[in-house]
Amino acid sequence: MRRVMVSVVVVMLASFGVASAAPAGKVTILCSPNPPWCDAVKAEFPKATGIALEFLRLSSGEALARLRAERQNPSFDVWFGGTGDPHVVANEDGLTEIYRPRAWDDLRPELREAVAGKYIPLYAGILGWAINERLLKEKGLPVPRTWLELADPKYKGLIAHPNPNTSGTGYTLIATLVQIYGEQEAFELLKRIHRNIAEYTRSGPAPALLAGRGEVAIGITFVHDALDHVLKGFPIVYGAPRDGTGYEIGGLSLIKATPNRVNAIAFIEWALTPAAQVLNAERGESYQIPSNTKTPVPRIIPRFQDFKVIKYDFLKYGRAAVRDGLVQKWTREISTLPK
Ligand code: S7P
Repeated sequence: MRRVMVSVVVVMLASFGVASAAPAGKVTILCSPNPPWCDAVKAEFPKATGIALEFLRLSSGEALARLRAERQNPSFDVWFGGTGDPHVVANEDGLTEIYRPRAWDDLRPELREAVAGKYIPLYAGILGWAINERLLKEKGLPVPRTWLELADPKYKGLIAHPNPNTSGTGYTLIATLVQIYGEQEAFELLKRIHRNIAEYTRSGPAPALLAGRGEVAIGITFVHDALDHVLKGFPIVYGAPRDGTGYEIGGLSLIKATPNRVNAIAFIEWALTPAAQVLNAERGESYQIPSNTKTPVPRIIPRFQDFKVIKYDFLKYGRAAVRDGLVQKWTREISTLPK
């Protein structure tokens, strides 16, 4: 009789949703930073909240294409990381929803202002390059100082650059050159740089690895991705051109059509805590500047004041028509040219 009573109480509690005090279910993340950071998030978020986490890692351009393809029936609840322009596009396309997290006022004001609330800033990082000085020395070549110098035929076959169709870093490069030189001059420059390209990579950090292995001498990448390879012992240094460079404001976005809103918001709130934001440098092999002003910034992380960083227009270069137009133009007019 007693056993029957206990079973009845358990069934009643379960049907009222109080059988377990811990939050239930899972959250599914579209994760665009380095895979080790996604792994660290997968390990730590359930410990902090009791909610399981699954993720798929896709580069920023691929992630945007996936969200567009799944517009009616999204597989993901949150898009975590990735360069900012495609987060702006996703918002403009109605794929993501503006959500104001509890930590909003703690986020760096310059990042909040630059993206005007189109998405939540998660981190920032500067575009630059990874240089294999040893290889340049062997070839008797100087270290380049400007984007213009990358077009010099003496660097033929020595440069890697991410493909803007798949890589947010690749798009950041194109948008940066357009903002510095104007569209016509930037595309003329890209045409000349194209003759020197050894490889267009699928992802943004890959050129740093190619430079580290000595397969190219110059890998265009974010300086924090170059730093990752410096710390792994590859014989490279990082830097950025003296004629100015762009930057990214990595994004965090709530997927609009998710039916799993409560857990999605729980993830967003957690991702902005200092405890979560230290994971990139501590466990994620990623060295961007965290967005929360309360998160300690390790000294090794490259700072804006050390580079000539342009006033990047995220709202203009995140407009779907502008971004899609520049990527299509690059694909049509540059990628098809002989080298
Ligand atoms: O975590 C490194 C990082 O460079 O990857 C993110 C982004 O997905 C860029 O990679 P893709 O160019 O492959 O899209 C950056 O936001 C981040 O800083």
